[in-house]
Amino acid sequence: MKQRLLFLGPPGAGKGTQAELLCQKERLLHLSTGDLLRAEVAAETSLGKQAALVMNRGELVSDDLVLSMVENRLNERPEGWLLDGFPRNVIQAESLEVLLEKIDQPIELVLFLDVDDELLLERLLARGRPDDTEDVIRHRLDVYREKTAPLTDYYSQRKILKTVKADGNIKAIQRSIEEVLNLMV
Ligand code: B4P
Repeated sequence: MKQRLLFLGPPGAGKGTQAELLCQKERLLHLSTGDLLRAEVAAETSLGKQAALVMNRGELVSDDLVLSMVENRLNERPEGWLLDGFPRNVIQAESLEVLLEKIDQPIELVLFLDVDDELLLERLLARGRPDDTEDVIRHRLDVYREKTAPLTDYYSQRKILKTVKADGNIKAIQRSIEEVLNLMV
């Protein structure tokens, strides 16, 4: 199976949910910038305090900050990894490409989890994190469309993008993801 993966998709698409399942099964490192940032917030570090303000508005945290978090972990050269929620804009994608070239570990496959907006809103409202109020979610969706959605073209041009319809239940989506991965062996 491919060992260097990336999950792309709108907020609430289930990137974190599916990444956790796949990483447990395949023993990949789950690298979630959302989780790393929330850990900083919970530890009340100065970075976390800065990040919380931005996250609770539904904006993206600064590129330098997330890039250095990811770089630290990838420089440890884990055997296999899954990036979840990163990159979130073209600048992050370009910086990641340079970093991965340097360590000679290019991305093998990008999976785009495709879900309609109304379902995203429903899932996130049910989750109820501090950044899951209706206004903030709608803003996150706007930010996603403007900044993150162009990455589907970015990776499609590199011929490493596959789309998975992610509007079923968790098990069904897990099966669809595994089918794509098995086809790509
Ligand atoms: P993230 O932590 O990445 O979270 P997300 O996009 O909101 O959620 P995800 O798609 O992982 O959905 P999940 O599985 O949890 O980002 C949060 C914030 O961090 C960003 O807004 C930003 O401020 C900051 N950030 C993160 N990375 C950044 C970066 N690279 N650059 C700048 N800023 C960054 O699923 C959502 C809910 O749906 C859950 O409750 C789940 O249980 C449920 N669910 C999942 N699949 C389901 C299904 N099939 N059916 C029903 N419910 C389902």
